[in-house]
Amino acid sequence: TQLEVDLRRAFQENELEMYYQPLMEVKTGKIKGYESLLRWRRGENDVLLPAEFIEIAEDTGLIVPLGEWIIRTAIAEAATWPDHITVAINLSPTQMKNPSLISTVINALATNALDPARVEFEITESVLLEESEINIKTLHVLRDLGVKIALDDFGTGFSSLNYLRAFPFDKIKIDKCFVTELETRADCRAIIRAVMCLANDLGMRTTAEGIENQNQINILKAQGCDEMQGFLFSRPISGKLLPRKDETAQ
Ligand code: G
Ligand code: G
Ligand code: MN
Ligand code: NA
Repeated sequence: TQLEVDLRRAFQENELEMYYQPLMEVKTGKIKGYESLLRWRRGENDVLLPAEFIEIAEDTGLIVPLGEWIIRTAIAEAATWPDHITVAINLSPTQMKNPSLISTVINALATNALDPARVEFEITESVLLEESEINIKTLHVLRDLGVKIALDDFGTGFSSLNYLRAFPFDKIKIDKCFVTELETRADCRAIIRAVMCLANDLGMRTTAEGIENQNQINILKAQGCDEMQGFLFSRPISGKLLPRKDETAQ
C-alpha cells in the first residue's frame, strides 16, 4: 500500500522520532523515568501517531528493523539522562518473536554502558496470547539481562488473570480507559482498586496511565498507586527537550 511505501521511506530518511513521556513516582512526586513513544514527523506541523501506522509496520515486518532502531535510540537517549532515570520501551508481538531481539538489547546496553536496571520493556497481553511458550522464554531471557518487564494496557483486550501467572511482571500498567472514567464510575474505581490489591500481593508495581486531572491523582494516591503517567504531568515530548546528565550534575 501507499502507506507502507511512505513509511519505509520515512524510516530510511529519518522522519521517525522517539518522544518521551514522564512516569511520575507517587511517593516522591518526582520523575522516575520516561516511556519512549514513536512519532512520524511529516513536515513541520504534521506529526503522525503510532495508531496511524504501527499496524502496517507490524503486518509488513517493518516493525523488526524499526523496533531495533527504537531500542537502540531509546537506550542511547537514556544513557544521556541523569543516572536514576529509567526508560520504558514498547515491544510488539512480532518483535518478541524475532530471534535477534536479545542481541539487539545486549548490544545497545553495552554500546551505551547503560545499567540494564534502567530499562523496562512494555508488552501487551497479545504477546502472551500468541506463541506464548516462546514469548515467555524470551521474557525470562530479557529479565535475566537485568531489565524490567511491564504488562501494558492492562484490563483491555483479552485480559485474563491467568496472564499474571504466566510471567512474574515487575509492573502492571492500568489502561487509561479506567482512569478516564474513575471519577464518574464506581465500577472503574472498583476495578482499579482490585488490580492494585492484586499487583501488591503479587509483588508487582502499578502505573496508572492517562492522568488528566488532580482529582484522578487524589483517588489513585488513596488507592496506593506507585506511578502515574498522563497529559496532566506532560504530553510525550521530543528527546531533545529532556535534561542531560551533565546539566543536572552542575
Ligand atoms: O504514543 P501513543 O500513545 O499514541 O501510542 C499508542 C500506542 O502505540 C502505544 O500504546 C503502543 O502500543 C504503540 N507504540 C508507541 N510507540 C511504540 C514503539 O516505540 N514501539 C512499539 N512496538 N509500539 C509503540
Ligand atoms: O503504550 P501505550 O499504548 O499505553 O501508549 C500510551 C499512549 O497513551 C500514548 O499514545 C500516549 O500519547 C497516550 N497518553 C499518555 N497520557 C495520556 C493522557 O493523559 N490522556 C490521553 N488521552 N492519552 C494519553
Ligand atoms: Mn506503553
Ligand atoms: Na498503555
